[in-house]
Amino acid sequence: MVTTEYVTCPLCEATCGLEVTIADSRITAVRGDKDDVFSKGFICPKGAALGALHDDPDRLRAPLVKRDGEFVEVSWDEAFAEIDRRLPAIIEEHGANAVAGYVGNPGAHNLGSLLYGRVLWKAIGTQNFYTAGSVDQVPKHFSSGYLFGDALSIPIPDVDRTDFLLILGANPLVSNGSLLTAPDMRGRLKAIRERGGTIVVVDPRRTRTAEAADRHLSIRPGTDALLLASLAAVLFAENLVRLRDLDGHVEGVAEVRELVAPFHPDAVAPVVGIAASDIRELAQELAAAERAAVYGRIGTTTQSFGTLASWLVDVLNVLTGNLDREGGAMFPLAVGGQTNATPGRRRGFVHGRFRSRVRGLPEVFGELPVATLADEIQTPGEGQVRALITVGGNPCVSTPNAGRLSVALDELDFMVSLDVYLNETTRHADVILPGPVPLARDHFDTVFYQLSVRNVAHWTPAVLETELPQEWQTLLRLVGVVTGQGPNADMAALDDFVAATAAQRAGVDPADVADRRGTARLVDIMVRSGPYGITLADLEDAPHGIDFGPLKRRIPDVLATASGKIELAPPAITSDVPRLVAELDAAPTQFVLIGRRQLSSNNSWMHNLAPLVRGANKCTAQLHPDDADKLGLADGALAKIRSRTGTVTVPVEITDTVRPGVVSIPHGWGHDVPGTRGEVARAHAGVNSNLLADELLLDTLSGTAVLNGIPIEVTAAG
Ligand SMILES: Nc1nc2c(c(=O)[nH]1)N[C@H]1C(S)=C(S)[C@@H](COP(=O)(O)OP(=O)(O)OC[C@H]3O[C@@H](n4cnc5c(=O)[nH]c(N)nc54)[C@H](O)[C@@H]3O)O[C@H]1N2
Ligand SMILES: Nc1nc2c(c(=O)[nH]1)N[C@H]1C(S)=C(S)[C@@H](COP(=O)(O)OP(=O)(O)OC[C@H]3O[C@@H](n4cnc5c(=O)[nH]c(N)nc54)[C@H](O)[C@@H]3O)O[C@H]1N2
Ligand code: SF4
Ligand SMILES: [Mo]
Repeated sequence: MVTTEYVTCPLCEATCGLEVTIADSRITAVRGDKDDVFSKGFICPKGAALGALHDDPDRLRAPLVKRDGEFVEVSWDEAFAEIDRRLPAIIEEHGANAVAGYVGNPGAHNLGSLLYGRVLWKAIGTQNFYTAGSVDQVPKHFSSGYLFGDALSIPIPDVDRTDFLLILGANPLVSNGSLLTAPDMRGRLKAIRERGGTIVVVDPRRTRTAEAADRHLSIRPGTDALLLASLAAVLFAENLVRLRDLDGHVEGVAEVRELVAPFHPDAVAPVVGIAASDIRELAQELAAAERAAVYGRIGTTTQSFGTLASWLVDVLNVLTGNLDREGGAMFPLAVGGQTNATPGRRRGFVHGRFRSRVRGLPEVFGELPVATLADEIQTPGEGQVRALITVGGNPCVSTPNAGRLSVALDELDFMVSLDVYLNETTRHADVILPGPVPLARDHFDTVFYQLSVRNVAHWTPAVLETELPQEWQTLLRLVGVVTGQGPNADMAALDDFVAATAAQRAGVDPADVADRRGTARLVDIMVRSGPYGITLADLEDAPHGIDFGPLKRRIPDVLATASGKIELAPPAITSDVPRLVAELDAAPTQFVLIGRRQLSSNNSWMHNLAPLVRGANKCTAQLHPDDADKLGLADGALAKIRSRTGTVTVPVEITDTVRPGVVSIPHGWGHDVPGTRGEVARAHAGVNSNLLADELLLDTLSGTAVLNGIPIEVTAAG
């Protein structure tokens, strides 16, 4: 039988609608859905590879248990019997904090993990909870939390209506956007220029996005906060601050004026590597634009001043009166599940409610920095981590000093991974529990509709059959184990309890959703209590999605700070400004490492799909021609790259798209370690750039790892 299904691609934040042809339970064709209300036919190579993901013979289709060092396939009952034998005993003897959790990026794209993962972590009650957020966007949660009162009140550039877009440390033409859900960014950026608008890109590399912009400013890695502070200083010095409709809704403008005063363009220019005249001109253009937005992404968050840079992005949006304004940076109003949707909820935001045991790093948004996970495993004492549960994460590739973490995982008493592959991380597990891949599970973007350039929603039911239990069921079964109900707890009762709790909190009558179960029931509760008053049935009737329109102004209702205002100079953030002032006099490192996302990659985990690794070796070290000359390195020659934590040997790609002094290696590679299952990935192994990232280098405030701007030495290999 052949059917056509309209689904949302769950692989990245763009949430594209896809038209999928299914014949005899196999995906035979994937196209962009021209009728999707949001993506209108856009698709990228990863979405097109969903069929290959399904068919991948290396993908796990049964649980694995390690016996005498070898993985053997077992039944679900055997896998859970093993977990029940080992996990509760650790909690009983050493307490809840002895069990750590790590949730990776696919967890944010997976309803089961999003909605039932939290039930598991709560049931365990551990403070040792880690996610990929601390190698990603936590600085933005930190700054948004303090500025607007809610860690998920993240202003999104209104790209469809802006006249001036300043992009720092993002390459949406390759990444397809992050903290910016907007399918077809190429089309959206082109439209800005076609209507006479301007795009400026700040990046140490001349990226595809920089090439599609009006101007590229090549910045020294890790210095964005200096540049942004300088732009703010120019706005004040030249009397260009105008709050427009924000007047009366902002506190702390005078403090910010004082704080940014030291960052005169002449002082900043030599450190950031951008001419003082260019800085001044940029500030003037930003102020002059009728509708402008400043947007910073991973190049600005995973660096030493990640939180200050994230804060200053929105300081500029406020000082130019572009925050919460059409064509500026706006707050989405999602169809459900959004914590900032209740007006008058002024709880404010705090971090540091507890600290990590070994390094004393503060919790942010309920999680600890993954850069300290190895410390917690390897340091003996009360509260030492002895067991780990990973859910859709590959920290042995994606987190700093990956080499050390790899050693640490073997020192655990017990490790369980919910994952679809036996890879660099899950090879350390004692039990691997596979889940269904996309299209064999319900999908709904509860996170990304909160970060979207339009208010949209699209429900995707599972359209493929699977031999595997759904991940929400596996997570609930784990809840049964850790709560002492054993490996065969009454799952229906547990699920009813979860749903009843959610319904009560949302003010929904459980009887209204009684005919649904699992993730579908929780989504129904979510949208019924959401601002558009729809039900899941309404979404089921709209296979191409529902468009609730462009973003609307939300101030003051969206503000959840104690004052009910935007708190522009919160001490929790401004306390780090003296460190930024000191940076004006810091001696530059000769070489620093930055990353490089690639169109056909998805962090570390889709390299086993032949259509995505075709062609020349993608895992190269890009180097400027002048540097290559000085080092005596020819194109394609092997370079040895060393940092405090590790060494990799990698072919050089000479290109003037990178700044002198900057080396760019993509993350997510290094698939040649023993004990993994992935033939294609092994044949295209590349090197693990996070062997070089240093777990001691963090954004001071948020504990987020420095993955851009890592000091390195470069020499010709052998
Ligand atoms: N140097 C450097 N390091 C980086 C970055 C960088 O720019 N530079 N970027 C960082 C960023 S932004 C991120 S988000 C992190 C990502 O860090 P991680 O999330 O730890 O890494 P991923 O590569 O996304 O690994 C995803 C894992 O989930 C599994 N998986 C895929 N789909 C599913 C599913 O449906 N269910 C389950 N249970 N498992 C699934 C995959 O097999 C894989 O093991 O990497 C970070 N690391
Ligand atoms: N194809 C593909 N798409 C992806 C992913 C993927 O792995 N592959 N990963 C997904 C994930 S998890 C995320 S979080 C998003 C990330 O989405 P983006 O943030 O758009 O990701 P990148 O392409 O890494 O862009 C970061 C840019 O920052 C630049 N940069 C590095 N250091 C600095 C610096 O100090 N200052 C400035 N101004 N720029 C700097 C880099 O050169 C790079 O161009 O992408 C998502 N989409
Ligand atoms: S851009 Fe993202 S959501 Fe769209 S098809 Fe590609 S991976 Fe899927
Ligand atoms: Mo990410």
